Amino acid sequence: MEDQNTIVHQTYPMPASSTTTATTTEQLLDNGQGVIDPEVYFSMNKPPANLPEFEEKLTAFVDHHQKLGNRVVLITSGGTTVPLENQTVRFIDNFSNGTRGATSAEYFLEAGYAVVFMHRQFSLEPYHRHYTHNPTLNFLDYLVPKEDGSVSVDPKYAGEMNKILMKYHQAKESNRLLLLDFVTLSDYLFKLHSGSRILARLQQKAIYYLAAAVSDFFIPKQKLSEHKIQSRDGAMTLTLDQVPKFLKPLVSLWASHGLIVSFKLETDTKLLVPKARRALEQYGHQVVIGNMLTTRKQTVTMIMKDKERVLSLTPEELHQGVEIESKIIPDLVHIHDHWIETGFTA
Ligand code: PAZ
Repeated sequence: MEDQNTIVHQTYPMPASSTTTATTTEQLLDNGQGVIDPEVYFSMNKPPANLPEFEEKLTAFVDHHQKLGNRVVLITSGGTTVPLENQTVRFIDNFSNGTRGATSAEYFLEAGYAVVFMHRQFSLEPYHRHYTHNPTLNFLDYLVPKEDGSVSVDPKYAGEMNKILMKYHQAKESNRLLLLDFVTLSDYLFKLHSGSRILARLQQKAIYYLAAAVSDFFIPKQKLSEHKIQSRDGAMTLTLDQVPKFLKPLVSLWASHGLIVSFKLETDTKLLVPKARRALEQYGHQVVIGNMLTTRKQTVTMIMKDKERVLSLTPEELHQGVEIESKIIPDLVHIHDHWIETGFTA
């Protein structure tokens, strides 16, 4: 670390396979665009310790569903952390708690899909979400202690809980829900890279539904302070690098036959559709779902190469607690049907 807690560095060590000892940032940048190439990123960073376990579970799940001829969706959900120190005390995070991903997983299961739910650790999970992240009621408030030492569900909530529990058990017993987690941006990138290649054997039967809020900026490992950044030197200045553009190789190399659905989040309405269209042109995938930060639970725009449509909840539906994902998923299933039949989006 420099005296002023300023993280500004000029060189990276080379990957282990390299013959030289160091190289400049510019040499590692992708076509002069100022962004590190994903393959360079993977060669310069250590994979997460639980990657072999992740791969083993996912391979078994995909094999099982491939034999049954089932469709599988890989959902990414929640935010990634960006550590500020190697022995991490502090990190940068974002707002996402995984509502979109966890809710979508339930509707995909209802539509008959097997779901790989790759989520930020401790963020919302399908079915559990109804009880773990309720702002007005904590988990123990659903339960009643009995004199015989047992516990029952408060009758007020039992009917609804029974319905959710039935669906949850159905998903578990039919082995159609696999929960895998990540925490850091690096975890996420390694697992997406490896996971999408495992799913690739399903070809068109796989959907990649990328709802996670992935950081656009990070501090490369080589630039990280090893120990906790000290406050004695006063203000801290951070310089963050751009995250490798992983959607490009995902579309063209890792998962080239699957239906790839990315999300675009904006806060300025004017930017939403143009930026979503730019992403489609740049990466060549099939669908971008555009959403605004403040209205993301009520309205989304489905954007495809030569068409787009808005899906919204009416005020009445909102009042009744209808979820926008109950419209997004059937729409995507329709697109996926068409994709499997024709190789085009509907
Ligand atoms: O997790 P959540 O339900 O609160 O938010 C969902 C979301 C807005 C993160 C998602 O719909 C999304 O847009 N993800 C991609 C964000 C982006 O990187 O643009």
